[in-house]
Amino acid sequence: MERTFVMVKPDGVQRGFIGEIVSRIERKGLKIVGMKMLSIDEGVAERHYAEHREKPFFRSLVDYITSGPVVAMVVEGRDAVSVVRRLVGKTDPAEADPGTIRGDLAMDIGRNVVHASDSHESAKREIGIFFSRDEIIDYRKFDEGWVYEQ
Ligand code: IDP
Ligand code: MG
Repeated sequence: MERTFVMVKPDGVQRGFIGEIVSRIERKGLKIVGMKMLSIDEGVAERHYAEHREKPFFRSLVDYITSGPVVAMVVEGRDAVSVVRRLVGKTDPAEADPGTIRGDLAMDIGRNVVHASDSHESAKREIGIFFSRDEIIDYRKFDEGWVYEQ
């Protein structure tokens, strides 16, 4: 099993999509093993988006992600990183396929409602920024035998 980091961004929270996004993750058969609402400060935003430091949109990205509360999650499942990226859809919601979260719920690349880690390494790094060890819960979910053949 693999873990990935998912976040409902400030626009997702403000537009009332916490439940919608959590629900899509649950319905897929993924397991939520950590979840909290928080406000991201500038330092954490800069760390989280460090790979984009030199990009022209970096400042507006930091402003966006610190503009209101977010809901952060650790999500577990087989190939969770790539499965969740496909649920989320392309970065630009205008190009994201219908049926994906961004394809269904957003219009603008600077307001794309959700974040998901893009690799196993990013997931480890991002989970480490937002969650301490005791905030991630190891538990058995009763439906696992129905979600996975083995
Ligand atoms: P991702 O969120 O799909 O992984 P990244 O390329 O990692 O996309 O970019 C991080 C975030 O930065 C995007 O989700 C989006 O909010 C923002 N972003 C990316 N490219 C642009 C852009 O060209 N203009 C404005 N914001 C952008
Ligand atoms: Mg990214």
